[in-house]
Amino acid sequence: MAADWVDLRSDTVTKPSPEMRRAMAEAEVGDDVYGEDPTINRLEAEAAHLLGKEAGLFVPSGTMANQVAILAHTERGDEMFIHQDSHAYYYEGGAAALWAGAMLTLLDGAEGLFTADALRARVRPANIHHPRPRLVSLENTHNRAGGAALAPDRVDPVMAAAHELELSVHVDGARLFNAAVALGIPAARLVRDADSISICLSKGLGAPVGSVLVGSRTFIDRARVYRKWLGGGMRQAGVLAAAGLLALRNVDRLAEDHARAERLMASLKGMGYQAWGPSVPTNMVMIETSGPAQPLVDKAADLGVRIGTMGAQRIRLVTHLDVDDAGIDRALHAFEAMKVRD
Ligand code: TLP
Repeated sequence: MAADWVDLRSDTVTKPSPEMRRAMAEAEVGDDVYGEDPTINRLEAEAAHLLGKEAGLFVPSGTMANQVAILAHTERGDEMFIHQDSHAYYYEGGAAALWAGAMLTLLDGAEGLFTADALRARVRPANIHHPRPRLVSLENTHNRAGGAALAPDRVDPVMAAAHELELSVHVDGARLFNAAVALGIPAARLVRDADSISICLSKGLGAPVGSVLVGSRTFIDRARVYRKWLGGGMRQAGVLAAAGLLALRNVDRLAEDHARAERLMASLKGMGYQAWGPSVPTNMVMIETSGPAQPLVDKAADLGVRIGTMGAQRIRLVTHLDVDDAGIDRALHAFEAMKVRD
């Protein structure tokens, strides 16, 4: 039966499928703090293999994956370079300052990415007056840049510059597979030169919970200690990893979400909305509103369409596993009805 609403607030809202729930119920489990959960071990190995790295670490959330990575790359007072619109700076409650004691230096640049030259210009030489420059954090796809997929010709030079400057590189790849599918490039290639990557299973891939941090064996051994510090040592969490393993099979179908987002954007533009996406779009559409965005969000909710804001005058729509063509039609009808009010 078709739902009488559609939820476009985020791709985090997907519900586990019956098949996923069955796999969770039947998962083989053990105590992961002893390294004995076979399903978690399989998920960690599979994620690492997919991204061309040695080892993986299962964590409950994308936020914890990023924060454990920052802890494992830095010491207190170290400097981390990050785009000012990145999730690890903008949406993680200042956690990098709280846990790692990292000093965040913010950079700007198109579509959520700064250039290699901009990075070089900000990294100061070793000197008693300066923090120790240590880490660059990138994000692909870039959420606040409208889900921008960042191609290697843009990302590789930044990673190369970071390494020349003896900085490590972390990639927040909460939606890395969206980038890979949109660009038609294997995910492992996108992060070939990264030292660590976090991927989320609970976004477009449809798992109810879970992220994996991957990197070298030494890095992951260190990260495992920090996960423990943050209370993330989970016991028989193979029930969650089982969902994650199935989620990894949903990579190719992300193309359907992208196609629906494209249709949504084209139709919204056709209606006269200021809808936009990045140069390589994925599963998001942004709309600039002429006044405050919230009244439009409330009105859409009344019409059975859940959407969210990403700024006082910006709306974000996200397609995902639980949005079908009828859901897009429903959203478009609502926007048609709201047109006169914006
Ligand atoms: N993003 C959420 C909100 O927090 C904004 C969303 O709805 O998009 N990295 C990126 C790039 C993300 O977009 C998110 C979640 C995270 C990390 C954090 O993941 P969780 O929510 O699992 O901690």
